[in-house]
Amino acid sequence: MEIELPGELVKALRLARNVVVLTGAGTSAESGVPTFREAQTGLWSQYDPQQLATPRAFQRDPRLVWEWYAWRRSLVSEAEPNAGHLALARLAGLFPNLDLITQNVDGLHQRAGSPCVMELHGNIMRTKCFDCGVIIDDYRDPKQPLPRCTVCHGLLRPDVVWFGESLPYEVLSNAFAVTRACDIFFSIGTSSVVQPAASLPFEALKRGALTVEINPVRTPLSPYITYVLSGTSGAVLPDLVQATWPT
Ligand code: BV8
Ligand code: ZN
Repeated sequence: MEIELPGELVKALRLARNVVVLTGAGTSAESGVPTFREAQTGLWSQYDPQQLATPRAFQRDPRLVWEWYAWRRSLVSEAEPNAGHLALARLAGLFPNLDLITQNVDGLHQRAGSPCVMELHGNIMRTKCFDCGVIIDDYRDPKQPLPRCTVCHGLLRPDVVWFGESLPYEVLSNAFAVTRACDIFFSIGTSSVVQPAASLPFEALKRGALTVEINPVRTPLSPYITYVLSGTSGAVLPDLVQATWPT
């Protein structure tokens, strides 16, 4: 056991009915998928993801942006869900209601077996048309030549939400609705700076939900959180499952 859970947290977890989990890139770090803000490796270290993940960057240099996403897609396809993802999938069968909201675009929660995942920022493995928005299952190497829409001949792009773009309306309103009805809210592996996702924990706090943060370091959210568990999601989550539902 890496971490000693406070007794009253264990008790609250056993009594909880509606639980919401918000995850960020930190939950995929132990699967080898770099988080959004740590320095990128190799060729990409000279680029700031926030500058590349924008419609303007794509309009300015679609090939550069496609090369970045092709690199990230290769990392994601080689990645395996880690112990934290697997523990979250197990929690779906242990809490009466668990809603999993993710900022991640890597699909690792689904591959770990989490039954329903709300992807706030889309999915890097899905492709859509930049112009007409139609989803196109097109996985050819996007670098030669740049893939085009079979409907309107516009450029295809990864179906992720870029900075300055609005999040999928249904998913976002559902995320706020379940957060406003939860007893316990977990914020796991997120720097809690990207909006509107970063407002979700405050909705839970307004509701009087018990809040838990799992992160190796403190974040701007930490001062508001009831239980700040300092550690990696891959270590803390399995311990939390074991401490609450000992086998
Ligand atoms: C919108 C998809 C408007 C793409 C992503 C000024 C103030 C407030 C807001 C803004 C502002 N200026 C602009 C904005 C809005 C902007 C924003 O919030 N900017 C921030 C940065 C200031 N938001 C937007 O643009 C959003 N859209 O607002 O639209 C609008 C409204 C109406 C109509 C039209 C438009 C869109 C935001 C979505 C952007 N897309 N991803 C892609 O992936 O390529 S966001 C991107 O950041 C990823 O999805 C990532 O998940 C997300 C958040 O980052 P984190 O997940 O937190 O990852 P990060 O690396 O930051 O942190 C990792 C954490 O894990 C760290 O804390 C670390 O300690 C921890 N960790 C590390 N290892 C582990 C770990 N934890 C646990 N275990 C470990 N092992
Ligand atoms: Zn099109």
